[in-house]
Amino acid sequence: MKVEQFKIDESNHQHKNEHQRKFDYVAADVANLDEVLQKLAAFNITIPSWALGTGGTRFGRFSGGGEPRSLEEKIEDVGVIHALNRSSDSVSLHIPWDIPENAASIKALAAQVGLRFDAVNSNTFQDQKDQQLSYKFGSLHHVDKAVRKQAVEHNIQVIKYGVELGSNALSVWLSDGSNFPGQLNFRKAFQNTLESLKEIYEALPDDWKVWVEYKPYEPNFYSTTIGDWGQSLLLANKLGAKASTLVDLGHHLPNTNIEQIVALLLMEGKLAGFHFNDSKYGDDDLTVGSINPYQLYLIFNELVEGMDARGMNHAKDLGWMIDASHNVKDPVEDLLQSVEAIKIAYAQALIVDRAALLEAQNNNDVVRAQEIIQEAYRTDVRPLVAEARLRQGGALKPVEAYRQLAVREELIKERGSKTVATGL
Ligand code: PSV
Ligand code: MN
Ligand code: MN
Repeated sequence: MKVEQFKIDESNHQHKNEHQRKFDYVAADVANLDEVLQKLAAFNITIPSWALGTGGTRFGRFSGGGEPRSLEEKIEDVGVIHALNRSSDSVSLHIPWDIPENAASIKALAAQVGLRFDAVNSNTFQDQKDQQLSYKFGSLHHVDKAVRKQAVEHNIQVIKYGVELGSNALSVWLSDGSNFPGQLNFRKAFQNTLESLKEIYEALPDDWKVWVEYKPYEPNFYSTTIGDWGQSLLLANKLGAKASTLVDLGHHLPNTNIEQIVALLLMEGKLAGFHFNDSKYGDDDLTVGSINPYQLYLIFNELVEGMDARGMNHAKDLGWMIDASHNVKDPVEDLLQSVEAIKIAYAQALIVDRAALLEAQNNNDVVRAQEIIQEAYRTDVRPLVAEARLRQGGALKPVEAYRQLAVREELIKERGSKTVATGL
């Protein structure tokens, strides 16, 4: 299944006048319009291979129909997303859910639809068929050196797959932790994790990075060995320059000030990037921006300010990725919505009057500072995001175009209605 350019153009034609009117209206007030449009066009968000099917919950999974049954079909789906939004030019694989047996042909297939491979993810939170030792009590932190060794070797294998795919980062999320007080010696668990990560770190090629993800709870409910950004940063600092902290928006306790964490990690040069999603209660993995778009904007506000202060390239110098799970929505539609939400937040952050904000901060003018922050947030920047996409050949209204072109119906015809994707 491939979305033809002329079909996107046809769909855009219907919305042309409406778009132009809205764009002219907002553009008139944007001082740095060209810069904003260029930055928006350059900004891409990676699609995780595990989010293309209906993930469901531990209570059940309701197949959505036409879901990808193989890595090739997952790539095809990301190709569809990218054709429509021109903002999802890469895929992140999860090994062994995806095994790129023939990396060269997988890479070529991806390149045909304009995709490359972003960070590869290891998996030591599940036992695989034929696996010798169990991860029931953890992996890199395990009390048994042999289990740790097995987990380290898996990560090194993942790096090898990544090298073949042209990826340059390993993303590590561990479920290691404990369920009950007394189960674990925290210090030893942490030291074991560090020792294991050092071995993995040693195996990184020169131009590679390792991203250390944290999460406060689940599947362990008493302690998690890399439970927060402090623990992740401690590890990253001890490991060295190639290691940094990955922020998954759903991996915080309620009301955590994530934007402040982001600002400080960035200041320290230790922010790896993001797993974007949204949540109401915990690691809900909901559509980005569906619950708290203001928080997302405040995060981008810190990112734009902090990256500019460090002379960083917004599009390239951090990992931008979605981490989501779908239960009731068509995953492709959901991912299109998520990418849109991220770009809206980014666009809002790009139009903040930085000089005025700095002045207000220096004068302790709290009211003025809030006015400036909210002025940008309350600006309807959607036509700017759409214009940037249009100039790249994307759809003015990606979700609408996806429906109009009956992509899901086509996929169901090709793949059947009873498909179940691999992954969480
Ligand atoms: C589990 O919480 C999780 O959602 C983490 O966020 C990982 O990034 C993801 O699974 C894939 O391993
Ligand atoms: Mn994640
Ligand atoms: Mn998660």
